[in-house]
Amino acid sequence: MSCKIISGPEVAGQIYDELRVRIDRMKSSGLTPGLAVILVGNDPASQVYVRNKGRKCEELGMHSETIVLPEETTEEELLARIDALNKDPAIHGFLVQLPLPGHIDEDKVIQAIDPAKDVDGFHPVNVGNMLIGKPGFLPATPAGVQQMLIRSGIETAGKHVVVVGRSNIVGKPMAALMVQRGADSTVTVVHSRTKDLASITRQADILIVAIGKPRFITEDMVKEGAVVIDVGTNRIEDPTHPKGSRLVGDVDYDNVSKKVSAITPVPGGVGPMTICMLMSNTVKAAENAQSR
Ligand code: BQF
Repeated sequence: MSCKIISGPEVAGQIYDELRVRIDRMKSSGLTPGLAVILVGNDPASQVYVRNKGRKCEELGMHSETIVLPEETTEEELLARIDALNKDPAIHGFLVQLPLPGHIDEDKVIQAIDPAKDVDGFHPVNVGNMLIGKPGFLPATPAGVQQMLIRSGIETAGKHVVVVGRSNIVGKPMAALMVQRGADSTVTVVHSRTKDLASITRQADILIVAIGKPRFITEDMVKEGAVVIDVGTNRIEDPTHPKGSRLVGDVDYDNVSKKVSAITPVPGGVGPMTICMLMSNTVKAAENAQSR
């Protein structure tokens, strides 16, 4: 089967072209969209993600602030930083990079963010609005997958979408978006406790994988001609690689890509879309602030 490779940077590029128009329009009227990112601690993967976000803001001519706090930061200190950003008129959206150190309550932190500035879409108000299809900020990764499907012309109505993984950040919101009117898919969510998981993934017309296990999905687990979206970003050791490690997805790409009709690579698939949708949410937050 000849397999279409769905490129994240290519789809994101289209969206960035649209965002640049909106950013330039806002800047001409005296408002520069601003994003702040708070990083607590020294997790190397988080440092990379935070850098990616700041760099993209710069590229787009947006204002960005990165606030790096030590591992020992107290919950109280972090909540005080959030309060300051909630009140900062130059910041239209911000996020706290997850995961947080164990002594800080993630839920408490997320709930402290003004929902109007919650560009990660993790605040319960935005989660609730997403679930009932009302305006709000969509979580960036599921929104990025949705845009990849739409802009690659992949029909979703009536299709069986199987979501592998049930996290609050990807699996659950992904399932909610695909079952929404407009997407009109029939959705099954499978996870680590699912019995005979492969018998269900084999029924998927569209398989969306976010389980966080390197090359978990093998060719025997997919239907011939399916569309496979790989949300995994697993760093594995690879002595042949210059850095000693490299990024692999949750899908055994080399073998699965021989059997399916379309697939997203890792790197260069969903990851760049995640950053793109964060930028899109920030532009939207700034537009909302302007018209308020
Ligand atoms: C690419 C993330 C797990 C947990 C928390 C481009 C990113 C990744 C890959 C990126 C991710 C993953 C981000 C590629 C942000 C996506 O070229 O393949 C960009 O920066 N991501 C995050 O902020 O938090 C995470 C994954």
